[in-house]
Amino acid sequence: METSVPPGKEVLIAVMGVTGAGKSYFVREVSGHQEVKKGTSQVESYSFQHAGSTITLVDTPGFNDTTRTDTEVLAEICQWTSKTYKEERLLSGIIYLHRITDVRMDSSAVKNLRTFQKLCGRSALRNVFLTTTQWSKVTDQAEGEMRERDLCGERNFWGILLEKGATLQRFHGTRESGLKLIDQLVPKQPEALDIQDQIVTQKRTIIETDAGQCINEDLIEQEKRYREEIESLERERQAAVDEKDDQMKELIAEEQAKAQEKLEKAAAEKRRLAEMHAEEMRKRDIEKQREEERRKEEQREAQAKLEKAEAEKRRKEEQHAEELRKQQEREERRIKAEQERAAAEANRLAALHAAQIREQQEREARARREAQEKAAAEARRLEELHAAQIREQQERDARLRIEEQEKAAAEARRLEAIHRENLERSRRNRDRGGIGIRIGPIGFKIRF
Ligand SMILES: Nc1nc2c(ncn2[C@@H]2O[C@H](COP(=O)(O)OP(=O)(O)OP(=O)(O)O)[C@@H](O)[C@H]2O)c(=O)[nH]1
Ligand SMILES: [Mg+2]
Repeated sequence: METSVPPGKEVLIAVMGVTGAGKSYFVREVSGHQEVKKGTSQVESYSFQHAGSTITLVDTPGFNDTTRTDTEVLAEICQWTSKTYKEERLLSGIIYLHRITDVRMDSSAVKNLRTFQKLCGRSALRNVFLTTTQWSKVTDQAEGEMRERDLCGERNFWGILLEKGATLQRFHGTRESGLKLIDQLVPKQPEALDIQDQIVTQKRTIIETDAGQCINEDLIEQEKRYREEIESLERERQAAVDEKDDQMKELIAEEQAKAQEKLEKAAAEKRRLAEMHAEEMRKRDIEKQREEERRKEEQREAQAKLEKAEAEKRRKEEQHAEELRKQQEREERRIKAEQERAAAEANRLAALHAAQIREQQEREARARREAQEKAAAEARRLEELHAAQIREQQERDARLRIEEQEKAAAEARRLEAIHRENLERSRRNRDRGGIGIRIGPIGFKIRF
């Protein structure tokens, strides 16, 4: 799957292939880092900026080197791939170089490619460029193209890898040609190599990885082959001894010595691989032990944390319960105080009410008394008034009577006066002749 690369992002590309294929040459030409050396013994990274991305080219030591065993080369590659895998720096591509000048696919090239395939794994093959190089050294272009076709047609060589997703490319020895390859790899989805997963995730030793197995099987096969060669040479040497052919005997002895040397070299490498395995196992056991101790320590810490958390929880619960209890007490006290206040208020209101009733009753009684007194006073007043009226009436009557009596008396006196006057007159009249007189409206006869 191809993705767009954010600007400034690192694009990691490994350059692999047999020794002398031109890996360091490619890295130097394309990255511009002139310090890249020939005869690479360690994995080295060289970064440069290109089209907004940081391109990191990784120069690797090649298998089948005369100065280093394949085991050492694989160990070196494992160390680098494990480190970058742990750093989550995955390869966006692998440029696998092969000299187009190589006339034939020798066993070391086939072996190297098989180890590479095991190291890489199926999914990373999508990002692999099987790249022929050193085309400038090809005199006959047609012959070079034919060799390229042979490389691709051979199932034991590139054929199977191309079938599984790898791509055929050419490097023409220039920076421009190299950058064209890089431009095609930049957008690719980075993939983990099988060896990264096997070493880091599955915690296998190098010999337990597919690539390690491949090297180990090859060493076993080499040992067997050299032993058989030595045995065969020994038979030939015996025949030469029997035939008393000293020259042949010497020649065979030389061949035997060479085969013996190769056998010892293969055996030594096998032992080295076994030692490395033992060493890795020891490290793995120590790591496991450390891991176990770390796990136990973590468990202890987790347990301590848990206990602390539980203690804290209990403390908080107790604190909460205490607070609740206090709150409850406060509430009870408040309710009690409230009740007491309410009772006091009820008493006060009852007392107030009783006082009001009493006051009311007193007021009413007072009002009644006052009303009675008022009524009595009124009655007395009326009685007195009545009596006064009666008295007044009586007095008036008496006065009237008196007045009448006085009047009557006055009348009587007047009449008497009149009478006396009349009498006087009569007497005088008698004295002169005397007669009865009528005085006023009321005629009465005065007798004498
Ligand atoms: N002209 C030409 N020479 C090349 C090319 N590639 C490699 N060479 C030469 O081939 C020789 C070996 O190349 P290196 O780049 O050292 O090979 P390598 O793959 O790094 O080898 P190791 O580090 O031993 O694995 C050097 O002398 C390079 O100059 C190429 O594309 N063109
Ligand atoms: Mg090199």
